[in-house]
Amino acid sequence: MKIENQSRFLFVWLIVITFGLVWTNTSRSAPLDLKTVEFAYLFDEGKGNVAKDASANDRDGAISGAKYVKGVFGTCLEYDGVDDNLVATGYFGVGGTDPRTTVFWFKSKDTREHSWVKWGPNSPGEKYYIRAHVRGAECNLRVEVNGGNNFGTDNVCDGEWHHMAVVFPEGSDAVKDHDLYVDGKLQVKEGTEHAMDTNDEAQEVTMGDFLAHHTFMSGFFDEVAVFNVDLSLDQIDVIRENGLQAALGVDPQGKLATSWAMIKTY
Ligand SMILES: [Ca+2]
Ligand SMILES: [Ca+2]
Repeated sequence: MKIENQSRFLFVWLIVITFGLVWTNTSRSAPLDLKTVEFAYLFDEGKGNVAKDASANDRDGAISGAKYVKGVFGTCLEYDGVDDNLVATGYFGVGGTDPRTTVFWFKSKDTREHSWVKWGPNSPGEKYYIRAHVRGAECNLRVEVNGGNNFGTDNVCDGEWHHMAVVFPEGSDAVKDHDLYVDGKLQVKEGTEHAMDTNDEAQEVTMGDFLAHHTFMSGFFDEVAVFNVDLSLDQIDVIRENGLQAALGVDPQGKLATSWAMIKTY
């Protein structure tokens, strides 16, 4: 092989390797499809009683009582634990056994059955409640229907911010099919199995109010969103590390700027 041919050979290999690395990085970034966002509240308004929906669906939320304070990203809502609430007006959640993902940040020192994100009526299989499970002086992330539940073991009522994600994967049909993540860590699945058939006509998505049982949320709540797909852990990590605004590619006014997210790869 002549010197010239060897150089050409090396040059071609450099190109192949370079493009290979770029391709690997791109495929790892797992961009979020904004069409999959049912609603997203950043709570960065800082004042007023309207939580602006950052999705394309215009599902603004009605805040009652909760106050704006410093959050994980920008400002968040502080709930008094007595009667503060937030309702996604006119939106009744994801139904049946359709895949879904709910994400939010929460901080509290108060051990109680915090009502985080809930919809559906209180009847077997039909309700869909994400709330705190009390375990002694600690509390855990929990999702339940009427008659079944699924909860983890990491304490989320220790006075620190925690990111929570509740994923119901495509093709699932029962409550213990959910994958629960606290700060990006998959939780064990404790609880009682029950078939899922979420009602999406009877109860607007509610964040704070105890609804059928449990107690009002007490503490700090930031960056809540519901997706109509099962997000991967990579996608959840992007949201947790970059914030919803960056992960979804929304502009500071809270409207979606692009159809695909521009996100940091890591
Ligand atoms: Ca109040
Ligand atoms: Ca915020």
